[in-house]
Amino acid sequence: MDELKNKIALVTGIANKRSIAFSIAEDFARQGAKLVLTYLPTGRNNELEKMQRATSDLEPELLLPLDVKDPESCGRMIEQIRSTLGHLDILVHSIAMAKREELAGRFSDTSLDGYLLAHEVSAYSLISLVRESRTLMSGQGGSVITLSYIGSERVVFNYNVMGAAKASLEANVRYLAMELGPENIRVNAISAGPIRTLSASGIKDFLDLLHNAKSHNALKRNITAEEVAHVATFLASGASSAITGQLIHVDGGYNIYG
Ligand code: 0WD
Repeated sequence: MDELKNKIALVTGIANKRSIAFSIAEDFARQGAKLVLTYLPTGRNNELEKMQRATSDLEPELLLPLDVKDPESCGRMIEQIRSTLGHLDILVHSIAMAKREELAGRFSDTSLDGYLLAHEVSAYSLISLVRESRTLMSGQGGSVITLSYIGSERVVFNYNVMGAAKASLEANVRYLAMELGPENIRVNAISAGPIRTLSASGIKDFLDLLHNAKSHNALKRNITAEEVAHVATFLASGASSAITGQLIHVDGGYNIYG
């Protein structure tokens, strides 16, 4: 129960309780980690209060706004962590975004601004978050974990521009792992099977994707956010101290098929 005792974990990408990041934060808290959580400031009514309500059981040390499209927002968040908690052990990047209309139809119709937006938010943001937080990790080492999907490796209908962004994200993991290894900062990605969340609902025919995953994976069932969270806890803990630069599939064996 104390795999992450006294570790400080920054978990990004909680939109609501169904978010994969929420399950990861829950598991980290169960294992004794102190949490810093972020939410996307959209300017809609009472969003801070809503997020406070959604995350209150997790008892975060800090709940901070973060928009990865705004470099100042990223810098402000890191400064608040530095001044309040002093350092960071774990960074979870669970952020992705694409225009809804580009998660359907023909890939060749992807617009340049849609392509850039998907890559900026879903792939480049890992680089900028790592750059900002590495000084908070240096000294005692750290673990960076991001979330990917098999649409980076294979064609998944309607995943389109997000497939290209996830391929970029996975390459980022390898380059960052090689650069940060000497500082004992490990960087890994989890390639999760499909899970019903807010982001997933933006992908056309997502229910077919869920059904297909279940019928073609080895376990013959869909995976849960909790199962992804357990692997994130492993990657955040000392039990995975020699693992870096990897893409770990948590998909019931879907990736071995066909
Ligand atoms: O089937 C799935 N749900 C899978 C998700 C399978 C495999 C991988 N993933 C990945 C996603 O691609 C993503 O990288 O897991 C990660 C988390 O996704 P999720 O938990 O499925 O989705 P969601 O609950 O929507 O969280 C993603 C969050 C955003 O939520 P909304 O729905 O508000 O866009 O990413 C955050 C935001 O909280 N986000 C941002 N955070 C900071 N700055 C930004 C931004 N500009 N844009 C989105």
